[in-house]
Amino acid sequence: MKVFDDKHIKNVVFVGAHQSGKTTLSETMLFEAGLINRRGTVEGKNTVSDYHDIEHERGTSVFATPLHTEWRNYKINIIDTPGLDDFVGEIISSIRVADTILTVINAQNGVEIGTEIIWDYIDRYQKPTVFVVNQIDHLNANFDMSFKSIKNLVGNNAVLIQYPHKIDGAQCIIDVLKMKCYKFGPEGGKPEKLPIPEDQAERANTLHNELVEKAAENDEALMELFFDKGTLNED
Ligand SMILES: Nc1nc2c(ncn2[C@@H]2O[C@H](COP(=O)(O)OP(=O)(O)OP(=O)(O)O)[C@@H](O)[C@H]2O)c(=O)[nH]1
Ligand SMILES: [Mg+2]
Repeated sequence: MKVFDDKHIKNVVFVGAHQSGKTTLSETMLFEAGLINRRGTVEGKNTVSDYHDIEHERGTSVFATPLHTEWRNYKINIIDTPGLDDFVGEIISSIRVADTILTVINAQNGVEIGTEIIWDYIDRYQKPTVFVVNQIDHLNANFDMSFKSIKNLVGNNAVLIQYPHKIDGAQCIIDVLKMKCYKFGPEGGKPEKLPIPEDQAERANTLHNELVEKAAENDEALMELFFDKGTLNED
């Protein structure tokens, strides 16, 4: 078994309101990373994460489950937590050991009461957080409303790194960190990497500058570099 030193182990903790899609997202990540060759579903009671009988009976996560993948010589531990606050002990203890929190938001609802309860713990332990707006395929999904509700929750420090966009009906993601457009096929899988479409260039540039300024604002060394070079690179 490969041994990693503690600098090369990162704990990423998935949190979010009940049924926001944490377990499904973690299953998809294991599948895309090639760790499993068949993607299970919560309904099918065959996900890697929800394996206890009680989780199958209830159709919901009850325990925080550690999963893992590898990325560029790092071992990434993914901890999939339950969303119901009956099991808040599992959520709090996972937040305590997190290097990064990934908060899943259901795009149909935006920030929910459950998200607010969990945010109080994230804030208490001062953990860096990425929000993922999930379930974007539903008819009443609303990405802009979801992002606004995140800003209401955490304040103006929230900045966009990616946003969804459709090209000829195909689901794409505009990445304003890498300044690229990722176009997905109907079955998902590896996306096609494209330049940012012309009609999105202005929005993407504005968001890219906002992201760079926010990164500089939060770190003195980066601030100096920013004033020196006028921008920051992806690293
Ligand atoms: N349409 C659609 N359904 C999704 C998506 N992600 C999850 N679901 C469905 O949403 C329901 C909840 O998904 P889970 O992955 O169990 O959500 P969870 O956040 O782990 O739920 P708890 O652990 O119970 O809090 C299931 O019926 C999933 O099939 C998505 O992106 N699109
Ligand atoms: Mg779950």
